[in-house]
Amino acid sequence: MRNEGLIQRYRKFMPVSQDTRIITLNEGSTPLIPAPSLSAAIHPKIEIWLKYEGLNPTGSFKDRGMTMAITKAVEEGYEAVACASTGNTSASAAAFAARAGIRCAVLIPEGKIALGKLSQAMIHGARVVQIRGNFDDALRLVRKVCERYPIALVNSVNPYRIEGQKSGAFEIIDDFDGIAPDFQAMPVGNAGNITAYWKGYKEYKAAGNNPNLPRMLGFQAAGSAPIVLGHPVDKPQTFATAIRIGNPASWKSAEEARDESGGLIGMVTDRQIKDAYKMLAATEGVFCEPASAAGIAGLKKLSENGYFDNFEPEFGDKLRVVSILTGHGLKDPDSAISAAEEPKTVDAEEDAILEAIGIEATATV
Ligand code: AN7
Repeated sequence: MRNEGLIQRYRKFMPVSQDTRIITLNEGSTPLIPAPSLSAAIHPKIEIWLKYEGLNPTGSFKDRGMTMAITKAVEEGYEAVACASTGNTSASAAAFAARAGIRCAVLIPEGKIALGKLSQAMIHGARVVQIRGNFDDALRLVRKVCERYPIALVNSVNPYRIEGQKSGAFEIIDDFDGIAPDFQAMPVGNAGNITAYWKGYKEYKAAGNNPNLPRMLGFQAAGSAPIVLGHPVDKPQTFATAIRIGNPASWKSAEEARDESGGLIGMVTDRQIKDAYKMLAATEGVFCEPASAAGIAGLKKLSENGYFDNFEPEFGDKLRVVSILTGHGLKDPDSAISAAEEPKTVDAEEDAILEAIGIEATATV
C-alpha cells in the first residue's frame, strides 16, 4: 500500500477528524535495520536494531511531530508558526510550513547548528533568526512571543508534536509483529522524543497491540546533562549540537518515562559519542548525525558496566534493543569530515594511485 504519511497510517491514534486537512510529506514508516556487527561488539546477549529516522523527508524524526503540529495549526486557523531549535526542528517546521502555505520563523543559536539544517530552514523560506545565546534562551524567547501574538509554537511543548512522534513506537511494535523490544536507547535533548515514545508504547499496549513495554534508556551528552546532574546546565557544551540543551522543556515527563519503564537516563562523553558515530558508519554502513549516536554510545557504556548481565530475554533468545537514530549523517558533513581520515591527494598516475590505495605496484591479479 502507498505510504500516505503517519497520520493516515495511525489515524485512530491521532487527534484528527474526517474534515481535517492533513499536511504531510509522507513521513514515517522508516526502516528498522538489524545491527549484527555492533551487537557482537557490544554484548553477546543483546540484539541491536537501528530505527533509521534520518530517512524521514527532512532527514530527522522531527517530521513525525511536525506533520501533526502543522496540521493542527492550520486547522486552528494559524497563518504563522515559530520554534526555537538546535537545527532539526527548524528544518522540519520550515518544510511543513512551506507545504501548508503558512509563514514560519525559527530562532537558532548563532554558529552552533549543523550546516545541512541551516540550509534547509533557509531554502524552505523560513525567517531564520540567529540569536547570541543558546537553545534554552531561544526557547524562552519564542514562548513569550507566541503567547503574545497569533503564532503557533511548534516546539515539542506543543502537545501535538508528542502525538505525532509517538508513532515511532507503533512502527517498531508492528515491525516486531506485536512485541515491544526489551530496551529502547536514544539521545535526550529537550526530552520530547523520550516522552513521545513512552506514550506510544503505553497507548499501543492499552489498545491490545503489544503485551509488554520496553525499558527506556536515554542518554545526554556529558557537557549537557541536566537530567543526570539534577539541575539545569547554564552553558551546555557538546560537539553533538542537536542535544546541546541545558534546561529541557519535557524534563519531568522524561523522568516519568525512565521511572515507569524501569530504565535510566545516563550520560556519555563526546569521545564516546564520536566513537559510536564512527562505528555505526564504518561497521554497519549506517550514517547518522553525532547526537543520534548517543544511544549506541550509551549501550556500549552500560554493557561495559555489566548492566545487561542483570537481564534475561522474555521473548526470543537475545535481549532486543532498539536504538533510535534520530537524524541523518548528511545533516552535519563538517562533523563527518573532522571525525574521519582525510583523503590523500596524489598525481594522476597509476603507481601513485596504487600506493595511495595500499596495493603493491608489482602485484598481479
Ligand atoms: C538528531 O531541533 O531539540 O530529546 O531543536 O535533533 O526530543 O529534544 C533537536 C533534538 C536527538 C533530541 N537527536 O530530541 C531541535 C532539537 C537529534 C535531534 C534530539 C534532537 P529531544
